[in-house]
Amino acid sequence: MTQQASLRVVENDNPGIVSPNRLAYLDALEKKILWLSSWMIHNANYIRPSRDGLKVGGHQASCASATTILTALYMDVLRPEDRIAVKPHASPVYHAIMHMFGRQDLSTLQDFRKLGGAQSYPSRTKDGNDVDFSTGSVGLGVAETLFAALVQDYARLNGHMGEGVKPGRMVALMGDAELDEGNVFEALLEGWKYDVGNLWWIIDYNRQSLDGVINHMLFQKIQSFFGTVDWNVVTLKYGKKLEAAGHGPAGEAVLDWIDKCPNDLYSALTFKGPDSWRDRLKVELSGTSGLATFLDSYDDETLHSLMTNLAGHDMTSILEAFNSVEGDTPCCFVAYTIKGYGTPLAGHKDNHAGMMNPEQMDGFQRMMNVPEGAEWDRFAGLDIAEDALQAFLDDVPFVQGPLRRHSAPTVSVPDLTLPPAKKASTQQAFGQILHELGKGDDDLAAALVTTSPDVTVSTNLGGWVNQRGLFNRHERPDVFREENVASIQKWVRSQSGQHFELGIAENNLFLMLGALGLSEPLFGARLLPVGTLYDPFVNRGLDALNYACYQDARFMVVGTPAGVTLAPEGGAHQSVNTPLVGMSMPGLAYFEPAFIDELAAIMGWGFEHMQADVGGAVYLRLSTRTIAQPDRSLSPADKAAITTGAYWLSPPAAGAELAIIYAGAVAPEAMAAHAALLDDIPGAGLLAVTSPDRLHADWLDAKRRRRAGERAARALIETMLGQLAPDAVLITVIDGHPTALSWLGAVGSQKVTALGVEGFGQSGDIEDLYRVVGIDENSILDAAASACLTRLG
Ligand SMILES: Cc1ncc(C[n+]2csc(CCOP(=O)(O)OP(=O)(O)O)c2C)c(N)n1
Ligand SMILES: [Mg+2]
Repeated sequence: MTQQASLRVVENDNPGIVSPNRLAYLDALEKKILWLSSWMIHNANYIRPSRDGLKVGGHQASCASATTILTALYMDVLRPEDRIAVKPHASPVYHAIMHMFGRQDLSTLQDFRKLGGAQSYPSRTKDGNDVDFSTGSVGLGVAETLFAALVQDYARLNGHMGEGVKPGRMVALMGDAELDEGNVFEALLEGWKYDVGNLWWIIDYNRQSLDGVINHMLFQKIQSFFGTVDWNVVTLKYGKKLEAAGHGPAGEAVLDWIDKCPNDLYSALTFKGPDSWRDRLKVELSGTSGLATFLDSYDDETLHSLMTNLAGHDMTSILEAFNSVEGDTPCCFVAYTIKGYGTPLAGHKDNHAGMMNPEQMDGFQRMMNVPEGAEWDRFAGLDIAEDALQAFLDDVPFVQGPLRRHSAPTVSVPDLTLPPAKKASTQQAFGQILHELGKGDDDLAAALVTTSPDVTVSTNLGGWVNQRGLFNRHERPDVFREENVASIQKWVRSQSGQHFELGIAENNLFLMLGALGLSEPLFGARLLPVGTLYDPFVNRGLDALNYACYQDARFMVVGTPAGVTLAPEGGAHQSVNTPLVGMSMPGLAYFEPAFIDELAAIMGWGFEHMQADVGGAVYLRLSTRTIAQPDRSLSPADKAAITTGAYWLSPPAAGAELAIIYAGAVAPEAMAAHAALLDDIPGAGLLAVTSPDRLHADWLDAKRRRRAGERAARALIETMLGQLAPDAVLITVIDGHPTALSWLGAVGSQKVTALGVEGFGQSGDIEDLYRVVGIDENSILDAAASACLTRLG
């Protein structure tokens, strides 16, 4: 055992001060983590055989930039209840840390970026338990922590936190270029409105992005942005060595020179290494008193190490800053770092995807003191013995306690059927269902939480909000009400409110739904989030919607009104491609009901799907068009067909030559055209598609099962279309892009004519617009006639 091996792990009882003993352990672990993350990438690119010749990739410089900070966080600062989003390109550092904790097998590191191995960017769904937020699309993970902090407040104040689950801090370790993403600022503003707390954003301020070096004035801007929204900004600039040198001969001038040194010059000198500083300082600080004494007290190596001693690589500086935070004011740490620190890549502007070549790696391995053959060893080459390090690791606060991913009991979903109505719109019925739920006090109502980006009233959430109130940490009365100004909206804000009113930023809506939709695993809170927005603006928040689904967040999003059916509002508000978004987004079940009893069945199913182990999020594309409602009551089998995606509104005769197939608000046109055709084609069918998405998935699934040998597997749509003639004509119609239904022709190789919206819309009434885009009754009849003629040859 080396001398250090006998060192005892000392608990950090004064958080501001880091004992030298503890520091020795942390430094050793940092070294190992830097090594393992670099080696993991090297192994994947240079050692593991490649079958396809593709570059595997990985970001050694980006990892090195963040290694000290992440080591400090995971090995000292974080508690199990804290939640962290790790910048995407530091994924190997995360994996190395989890491996050191014994929470991730070596094989996953060896298989980094390989099927089944550690993921390129931290992934909640594939990397296991301790990835709190997936990252990859820069800016989103950062902002997600802010919304998670709001959700934690909500869960805490509304009594939803799981049993024994403690509230924690939401932390983002972010790249400085992530601040170029506008979504970060949208989130900051929303956070300010909600007085968000317990939130830390740590900026890995290496002043480099992918293509190069960032403007050196960025730092000032960061300070003012965050200051504007009342955050504390803590700058971590000089490490302890530089701080000390600042008090010595020429010290002030040297620090001042570093302050003023443009980012690109500092980076270039860093890359050039030990012999780059002396001559430069001699010239630039010529005449400074004490300069010669300063320079003489360092050889080139130690001068280099001093000049690059930024606080983001100084464990003591970092721990002092992190461990002395008091209170819950959101905190932005600007940690000065060097991209590639400690590796031959340090400071080079092209180092983002740069990788040490085998020769550089050899040198690095020698420098890291890792014996050949012991590259994967968790402790080899460190100055502290294995058992002492293991004892330290076992003691780390982050790994104490039970698993960090929680579960919560499910809530049962009652029958949501509304009283019969002669005419109604799906949007109105959606509001009514929530309103009815809001009046009661069952578990479902308690678990529901709604949110909308400034379209609460116009998407019919008003009734629900009147019942349940708006959420805010700080109570605020409805002033209009107190002043007796008549309004049907009651907008009382309180800690027990169940609606998050957001500003107009659809990206924030989806980030909020993402965070609310992770409340079970993050906080053990069973929340059933429902968000509303105008359907075309799904596209405005698409990356965040994708991100929420990527993380397997569970929510219901309601796009309403949708399509050209909202007519007079015009082209800017009419959605065209959203059915395809709904169909193609993994983890999102898209529905487009026409009638309100369908909607009730779908919402009931949706609330269960959001809670199921193998479930997901739900997207309802609704309409303000009021249409006549069928007089019927749905059997369980009807409801099952509706939630699988389709049912015969008018069943075909066996071997019928034609079926009209519609989805959503165009039901009246489809029904009218069908009725008109019955004279000529008596057995024609009328198929209601309630979910093009689920129907399509069911079809693909049946085909897959058949290929796997389950010969009897049959999709609902195969059975249905099988009732028609093998060469029957299918006319599909939807207020959205026609490809949402055109695939139906491939199910039984029947002839399909797909009607829908292919161009941007304009103002008008439904009659005119349906005619112009070709989804009115006549267009359906024309399509049917010409398809039948072709069929007859
Ligand atoms: C939305 C998005 N756009 C582009 C990229 C490609 N990309 C990956 S990293 C990066 C720059 C990262 O710079 P920074 O955030 O400063 O990270 P670091 O310097 O710490 O590696 C870019 C443009 C991405 N991952 N996500
Ligand atoms: Mg950067």
